[in-house]
Amino acid sequence: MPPSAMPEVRASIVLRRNWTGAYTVPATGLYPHQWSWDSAFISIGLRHLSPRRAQRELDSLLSGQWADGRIPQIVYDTRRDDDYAPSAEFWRSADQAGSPPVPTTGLIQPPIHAWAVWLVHTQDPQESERRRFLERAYPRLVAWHRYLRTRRAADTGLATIVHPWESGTDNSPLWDEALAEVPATPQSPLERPDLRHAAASERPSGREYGKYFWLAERYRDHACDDADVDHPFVVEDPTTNALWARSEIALADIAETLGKDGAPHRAEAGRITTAMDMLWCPDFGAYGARDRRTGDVIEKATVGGLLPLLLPADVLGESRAATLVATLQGERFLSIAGIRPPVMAPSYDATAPDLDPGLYWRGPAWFNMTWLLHAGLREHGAPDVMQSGLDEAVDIALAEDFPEYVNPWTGAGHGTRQFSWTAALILDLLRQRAS
Ligand code: 2M8
Repeated sequence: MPPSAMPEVRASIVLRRNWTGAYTVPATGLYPHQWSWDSAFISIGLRHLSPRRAQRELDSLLSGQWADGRIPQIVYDTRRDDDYAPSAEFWRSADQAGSPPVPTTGLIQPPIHAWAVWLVHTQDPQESERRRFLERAYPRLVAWHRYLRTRRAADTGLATIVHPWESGTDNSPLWDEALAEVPATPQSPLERPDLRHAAASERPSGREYGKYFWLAERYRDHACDDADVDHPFVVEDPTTNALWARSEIALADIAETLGKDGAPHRAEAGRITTAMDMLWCPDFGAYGARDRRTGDVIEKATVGGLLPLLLPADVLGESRAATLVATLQGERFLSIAGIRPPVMAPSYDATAPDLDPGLYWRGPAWFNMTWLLHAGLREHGAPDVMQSGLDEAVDIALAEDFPEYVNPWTGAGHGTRQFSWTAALILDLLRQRAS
């Protein structure tokens, strides 16, 4: 298909190609299973093509929910078990108490699901009602948020991640210090099928992968039990907590649509947002992360640290929102002194000496983060801050065949191509532009 073909048609072809009949894989080669937050982003685009297919995407993910409420990072397609590591065979989820009938990982990903369910519902409320979509999803989403609160948030009230994969921003510089003491020597062989589909220079290193496998083994071998006090990586992540708070607001909307009380969910969003104050870094005007084991705040500016912009002013506070908008517009993200401003916000502080604009979550721009920032700017009445960049982002996505991520300055594509959330979120942005 020539690059000039209708953008929406091209995005929908990617989503059709990656659709399995029940859900959409992030990419047919590199990521051949169902991923948790990918499916949520994908459903946000799919709802424009078929609200029913978008519901199916989310229903399918929710069928992998554990008895304790967790929604797993990956629901495996065992026919493709040799094509991604760690595999279903590595996790052996059937051996864990409370695991679902389908094979999954024991880890989680950022909780954007309730918001995605709400957006899919609002696209066609009658179709949603006919199929009782909210009735089915609501108790599962409540159980998911209860898991975060009771198993992950404990004393500080902020949800922790127990593995970098749980953040969705796998090799972000935010995790470097917390990972420093984690051994890079897993027992299982370190397989890298990912390197068949993406250049090694664009993926986490062998040493990082050693640590990822070691941590995953440790979590698996401790029964995926969040009460393990000696787990060596326990971190409060701004992306996870901002999306949790935003999803509580969506849960309130869902509850009220079902004739239930939304107030407890709104109160919970407020509580999480207040707790996030512990992560605030006044030196650069954004949220950092916090190592729960040492109590130290990890003061690095990343795109995830801007995501509380998704929370309305009456929850976040007007001055905090204004500071975040200024930080986004400033030298660390959108107006770097002396060089052409980036098209999309880099995933990591552009003034940091270790930024790498082509290396996965250590600098490149991602379409899901761009979509989230745009939603945050709209929430605070500042949609124009990124408007010209957004138009260019659409052009880049098309020119580069829906890349996984891009160099924010040159627009060069990286990672895999025909990547589902890029196609889905470009589709959503095009519809927003048209409406
Ligand atoms: C990337 O993460 C997976 C592990 O979950 C990997 O690198 O193998 C991340 O970009 C993550 O955010 C995303 O959900 C996943 C699938 O697209 O790929």
